Amino acid sequence: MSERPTDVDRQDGFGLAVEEAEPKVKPPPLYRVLLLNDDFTPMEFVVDILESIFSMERTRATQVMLEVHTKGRGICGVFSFEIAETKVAQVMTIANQHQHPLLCTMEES
Ligand code: TYC
Repeated sequence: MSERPTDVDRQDGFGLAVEEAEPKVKPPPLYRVLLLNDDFTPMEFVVDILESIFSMERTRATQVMLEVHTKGRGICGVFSFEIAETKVAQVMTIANQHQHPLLCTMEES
């Protein structure tokens, strides 16, 4: 006798309970961009960099510059990999153009 197939008998994919898969994507890592201290780069130049490349107000830029000056390093901001990489390259290009030994680097945050 031919009965109507139950959901478990069906081979056509209809009527199956489908469990949501756990999302496999992690949020992308973020990177801190850091300035390192040296004895030669003028303070004013560092403040200008923090204003122009990291969009800081002059007061904040001065605080961060002094933090780098006194502690050896300081955080300019936290960004996606590509933005952090671009900002590091921009700082290094301007510093080299002015022949200042300023160093800028990035690390995963
Ligand atoms: N130490 C430098 C000076 O006395 C100033 C300075 C600050 C340099 C921050 C680099 O990332 C830096 N002129």
